[in-house]
Amino acid sequence: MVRNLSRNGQKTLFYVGCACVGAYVAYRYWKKRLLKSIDEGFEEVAKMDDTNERRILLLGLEGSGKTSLMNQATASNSNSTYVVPPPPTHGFTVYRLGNGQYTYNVWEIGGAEDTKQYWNNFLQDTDLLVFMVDASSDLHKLSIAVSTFKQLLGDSRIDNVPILVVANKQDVSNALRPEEIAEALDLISISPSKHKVEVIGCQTRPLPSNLPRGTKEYTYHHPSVDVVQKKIFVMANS
Ligand SMILES: Nc1nc2c(ncn2[C@@H]2O[C@H](COP(=O)(O)OP(=O)(O)O)[C@@H](O)[C@H]2O)c(=O)[nH]1
Ligand SMILES: [Mg+2]
Repeated sequence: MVRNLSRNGQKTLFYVGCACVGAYVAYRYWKKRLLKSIDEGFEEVAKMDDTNERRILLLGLEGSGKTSLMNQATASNSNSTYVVPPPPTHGFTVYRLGNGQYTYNVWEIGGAEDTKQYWNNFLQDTDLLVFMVDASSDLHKLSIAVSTFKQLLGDSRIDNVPILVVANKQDVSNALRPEEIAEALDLISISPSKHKVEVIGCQTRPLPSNLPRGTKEYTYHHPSVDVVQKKIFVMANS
């Protein structure tokens, strides 16, 4: 009888053991399926990012008009409002523009002396470099813009990245024309095999004067901003 009981006990133990192993195998199989589907999900998102998103780096000395340009481009793109005067950019700001097919993430990195040293950290994986110049600046400031631009060109991480130079503040009477900015930056010396380079004029002022007194929120954009925006869309895909 005792012998019978222990045989039954062994049998039960055997069945429980089999059930446990079966359950474990089923659990491992389910877990593997789950992880695989998560991986596939990530791959899908990565693919979407690769094909539908473009990364644009917007650099230039402080005060050249980067925030003003992006405020007006965003207003034109999505009917949003912006405040004038624009607050100085500390660190960086990312603006999202879209044309239905692609999303363009424009990274404006502050151009003040203490922020410029961090530009290096943003050069990777760029589809387009937009370099903004205040075309109305004096010779001293222009020469700083030129040397800053040359220094950027020396960084191998932007090799083969197309460059759009924006000669801003064309509304100012003594502003240099886009061709003169191209000459100052010596764009002609840049090898076409290394960078595709274009220069374009732009202005975001004057603001409309017929708005109620004290208006601080604007939706206005100058027509040249649309032209710059279109150029950015085309060059970021070139
Ligand atoms: N006359 C003129 N002033 C501008 C233009 N764009 C920007 N500004 C002014 O330049 C100053 C700096 O502009 P901001 O957009 O902050 O430059 P950022 O430092 O490069 O972002 C502000 O006072 C703007 O009002 C422009 O096209 N024409
Ligand atoms: Mg700014």
